[in-house]
Amino acid sequence: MHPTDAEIAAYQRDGVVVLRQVLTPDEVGDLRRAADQVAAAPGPLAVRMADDAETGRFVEDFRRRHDLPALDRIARTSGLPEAVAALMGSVTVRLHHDHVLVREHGTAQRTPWHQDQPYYDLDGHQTVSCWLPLDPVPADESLQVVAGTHLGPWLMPRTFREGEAKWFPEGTLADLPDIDGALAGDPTAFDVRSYAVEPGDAVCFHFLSVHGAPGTSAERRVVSLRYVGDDVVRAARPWRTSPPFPELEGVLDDGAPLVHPLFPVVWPEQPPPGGGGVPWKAAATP
Ligand SMILES: O=C(O)CCC(=O)C(=O)O
Repeated sequence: MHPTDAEIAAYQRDGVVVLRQVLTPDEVGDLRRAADQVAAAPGPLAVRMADDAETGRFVEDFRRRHDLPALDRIARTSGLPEAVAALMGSVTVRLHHDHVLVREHGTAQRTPWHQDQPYYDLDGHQTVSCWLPLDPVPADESLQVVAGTHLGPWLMPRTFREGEAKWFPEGTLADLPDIDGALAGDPTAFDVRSYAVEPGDAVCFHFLSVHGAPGTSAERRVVSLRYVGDDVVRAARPWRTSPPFPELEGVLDDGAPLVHPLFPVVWPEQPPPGGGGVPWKAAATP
């Protein structure tokens, strides 16, 4: 799957682009089953963003590809790695992590505006998240991305519920502007992109793009896959990142490339373990 020159240019300029029908129906079916398994049995990193029979349930989970082989296989061998290599202009692509978001029966809970990279332990610019809807989502209930914000600056990451600065110390990064307030006064105050999407589509956005999402009126299952390119290195943090990677402590120094089994190279296609020259297409350990 290779994006067009126009799609690559849009990604570089805006930090967001939608790619249509990148996943096959079988891959969508497998990801749906994986999302349902996550919702039925959330893992140790799961967060319940909302849990109310009236206003809806919303669970998020991280790093589940290690126990869900279909999720791991699709993250590595679908058309996504080739597509993101082209979008970020990188020779090599590594899978960084997976993030599953299930709004079970629709939920009023909004995902607040934020950038992803300040929650991580990464420096570098060649990054892409693929937001993969597993149910049809209308534009007014879809991911919202503020075009151009991938060029910076970094903005203060805060906890979604209490708004606490649990990562960078208070005052060290500027706060996000009041995007909703500004948009209420002037709908053109920010260039917000949101797309009506079908299962199989991918909204690709940069780790620094400011994004959020409104509540939904129906079930909305999503898998977000995070990929990094050649220029991304570890930025060691004295705090617990979200998601955390405690396995890297004392193993990957600050500034080190992400050469670690947790972040497998997924592009160019990898030969199967043991050689043989046939592109690797089966589920495997990291
Ligand atoms: O789907 C959502 O509600 C938010 C998604 C998000 O923040 C992400 O994928 O980084």
